[in-house]
Amino acid sequence: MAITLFKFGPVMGLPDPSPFCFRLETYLRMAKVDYTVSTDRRKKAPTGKRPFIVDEDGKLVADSGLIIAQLEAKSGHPVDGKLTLVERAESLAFQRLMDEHLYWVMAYGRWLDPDGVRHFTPYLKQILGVPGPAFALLKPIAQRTVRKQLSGHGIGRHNAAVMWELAIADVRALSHWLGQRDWGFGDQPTVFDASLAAYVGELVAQPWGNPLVTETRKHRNLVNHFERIMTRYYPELDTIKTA
Ligand SMILES: N[C@@H](CCC(=O)N[C@@H](CS)C(=O)NCC(=O)O)C(=O)O
Repeated sequence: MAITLFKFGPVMGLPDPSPFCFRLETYLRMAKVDYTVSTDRRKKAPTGKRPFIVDEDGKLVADSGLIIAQLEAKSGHPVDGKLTLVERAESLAFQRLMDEHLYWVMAYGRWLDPDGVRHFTPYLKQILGVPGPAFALLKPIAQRTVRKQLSGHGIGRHNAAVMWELAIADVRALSHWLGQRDWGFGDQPTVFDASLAAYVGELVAQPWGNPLVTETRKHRNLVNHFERIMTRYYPELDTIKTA
């Protein structure tokens, strides 16, 4: 039986608006895992977050990193198996940088930055698929949650200019580290590449700008890396050309 991937669904030429869902789906394709997709919003993980999967045994597993670790272990580490311990450490550290820091400024850019909210709202409507009046109620509740999360993290206690600068430093670090290599480690893409492409993609494929997006678009090595992943793993998607 194939596993079922629960995600939000494709928008903006991307497989998903969530970098966590995007990373996991890319991993599934890298590892050639047999899967089907569900965007059914009624089904929930105990964490309340997406992505989650229902595995071959009917067991629900949440969290992109935990799902990838489980699938890697089950099938002999087809994607990250060749990494040395030092490479694994670097891969993890950069993924944490993206998930625990860069992600929050990206979230600010979509949910709270006034220009971002204006642009993101139609996509959000499409993702949630709820009727107009329900959406009008849901949106401010979701925004309040994101504001609280950003404040709890601490990054949201800075003004927008500082937040953009903090995230721009992340993007520069990723770009300098990748340099002119095609992939993060060796001659084949790994989970690090699935993660990097997900974050860069979420920024450069969105059809509106902000200081973080403008900076990311300047780093051609990151944009090329994202396009390499899209060409290899998402031939069906007509991703907005960023060149
Ligand atoms: N650590 C989790 C994070 C997942 C996550 O934060 N998903 C967000 C979307 S980007 C979500 O489902 N948010 C809904 C909510 O917080 O209620 C993972 O790697 O899967």
